[in-house]
Amino acid sequence: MLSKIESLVRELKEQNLLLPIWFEGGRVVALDQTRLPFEEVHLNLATVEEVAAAIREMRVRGSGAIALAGAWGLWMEAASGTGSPAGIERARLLLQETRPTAVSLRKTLDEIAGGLSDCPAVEIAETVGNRVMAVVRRHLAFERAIGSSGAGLIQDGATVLTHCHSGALAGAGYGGRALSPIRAAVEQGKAVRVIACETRPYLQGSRITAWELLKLGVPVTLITDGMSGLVLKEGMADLVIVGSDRVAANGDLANKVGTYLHALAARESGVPFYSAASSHTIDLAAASGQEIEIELRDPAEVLTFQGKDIAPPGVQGLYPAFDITPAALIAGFITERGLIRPPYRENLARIVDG
Ligand code: RUB
Repeated sequence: MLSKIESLVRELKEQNLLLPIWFEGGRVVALDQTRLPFEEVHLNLATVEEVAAAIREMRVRGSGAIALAGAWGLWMEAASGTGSPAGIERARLLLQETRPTAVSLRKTLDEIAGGLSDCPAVEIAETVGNRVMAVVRRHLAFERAIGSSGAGLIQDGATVLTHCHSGALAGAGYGGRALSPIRAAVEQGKAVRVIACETRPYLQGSRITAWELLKLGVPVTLITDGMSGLVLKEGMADLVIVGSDRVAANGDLANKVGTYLHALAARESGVPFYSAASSHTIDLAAASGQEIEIELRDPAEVLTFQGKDIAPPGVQGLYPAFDITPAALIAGFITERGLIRPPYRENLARIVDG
């Protein structure tokens, strides 16, 4: 099994991808996204605890990448001499509790760890390894398919506004969700410009989206989050494309906090607002956005900037990491199964159920 995993990783490295995470030399290797864009530092994670900490600390982030971190973490556990069903279950729980909002992490862990108590001990590593490889290949195939589904929405010469970072490093390495249609449109020869919202407090937009787009040769203009209202009203963007941490059955979207305000401004300005999603990120168990748990992070992350206080002592901070954009503000979901338009309840269920 190890040689199959090694050959998959070699195959991934030979493609034109930006890989957020993989397995090599008995370790989970991850690009530390907190150090971008000025330093490209790789972490060698030797235990499931270290993988869980890397997710919690935002070193590996984005709904697809954290799902893959969970997958490689389970493989590392299964491949260790002690990879028993109980050990894998403990690892699953530890990884799952790291970030509650993005649903792909939970679905991926469940898929890989499911039913292992019925599996003969000698087959556990093989079974987990095969499942992990299937997940990695599927994530990548979905990103390319999301690219093909969404490229048609982007005209030659268009400007796309995006929020946070929903690109290769937030996914499996092609373009994640929101940047896959942009990458595919550019590969079709279209001239595309991007306006990236900086995304306080972790600056995923300025540090990672801008860095990744420059690598792809896509011109990118940075704005602070509060500027999108003016930018959209003045017609400076032709469409908005964001990612999706979780989509409820009715089409309500949980995404990086700030997304909702961009969607309101887009509606008010007559600019179409799309979310790039996949069947991984659609959660039919959540009837509406109200049922999606919003991760509350440490207020210190808002009260400080790169380790320095930005508010007087005594001020309280609040950091809900995601918000809910109501389905009514969303023109469509760009998925691996095509563009999904309303009515969402029927049309999203159709692509999840096959
Ligand atoms: C996840 C994140 C944003 C993306 C979702 O947040 O990157 O919400 O817009 O995109 P975090 P994707 O940075 O807190 O992990 O669908 O690619 O995850």
